[in-house]
Amino acid sequence: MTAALNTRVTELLGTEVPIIQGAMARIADASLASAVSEAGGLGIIACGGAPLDWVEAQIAEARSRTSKPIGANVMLMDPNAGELAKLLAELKVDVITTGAGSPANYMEMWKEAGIKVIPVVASTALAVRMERLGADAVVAEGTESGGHIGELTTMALVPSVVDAVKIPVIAAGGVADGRGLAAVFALGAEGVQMGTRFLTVEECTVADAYKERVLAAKDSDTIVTGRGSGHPARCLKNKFSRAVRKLEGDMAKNGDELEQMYLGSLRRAVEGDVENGSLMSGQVAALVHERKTAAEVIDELVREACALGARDLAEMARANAARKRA
Ligand code: TUI
Repeated sequence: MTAALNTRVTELLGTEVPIIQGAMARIADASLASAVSEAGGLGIIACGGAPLDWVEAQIAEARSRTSKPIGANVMLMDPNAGELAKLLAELKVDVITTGAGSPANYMEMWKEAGIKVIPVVASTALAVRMERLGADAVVAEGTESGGHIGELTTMALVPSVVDAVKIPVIAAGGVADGRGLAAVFALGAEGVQMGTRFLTVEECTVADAYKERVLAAKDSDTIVTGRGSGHPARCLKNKFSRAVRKLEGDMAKNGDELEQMYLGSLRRAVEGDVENGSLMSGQVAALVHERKTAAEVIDELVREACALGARDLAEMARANAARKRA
């Protein structure tokens, strides 16, 4: 049983610890999400790129595996984001996180359904807009993260967002162990979201070859593709990402070829084609060495962080936020 670690985020989510599993498109399904929730964190089903019937089935499956809160993520660039937004409101998932855009169009519908809405932001300006729209909290995601990213580092972004909003801030990007968890409380965050750390856990159904690449990665093994096309995404170095980077040198000439290469690149990765797939991963792949269960990861993180004074740091983050609200 994980020791408790309370913040406004655990109160908001109804979880034992303020640890959220990041949505990873085509990876985070009912198996991973229910394991994280059952272990005391918040599991998130990633709906990016998925058909609506898959989403509905995964939420039902997760609910059959745990009675604890479960979240879903809407990738706002998804062509079916509007229909998905409606489905999630009907299903009344406990929490919705959003990425890659502004959820302004859906906020009212979700709030009316009693859903807690937590947009992922990569800038302070968007965090302020989200608070005005009624977001319950924000995830401030640094550029260390895997997948689609902004420009600012977690170290620069999180305190800036903490100073600008009154709602709880959850840090993401660059955290994979108890040291990182303690550090984000020192920055004023009241919770953490981690993707890469949960990618290698036993309950994650991604192909083993993908996990092996993450476990073997060094700190210099991620690169950012897509800067040329305006959709930057961090992934592990492999044949695919190196080829993309080369072609991006001349977008006018290679734009069509690149589009072809991206088609199915996430699917190839999760199915285990570790050379031709896009192996999205954060920089912290270098900190992930062992295969564990989700419960073991959460337990270890909380123990390590508490040994570093995380309870006091979390309490200070809460007290500072209360002072600001007064
Ligand atoms: O969304 C993510 N990470 C993702 S989405 C994804 S799926 C994908 N598949 C193929 C290629 C690219 C992506 C993989 N990883 N994180 C949250 C996040 N949101 N990071 C950055 C942002 C963001 C960026 C700009 C949010 C809003 C924004 O501008 C919105 C506005 O209105 O200003």
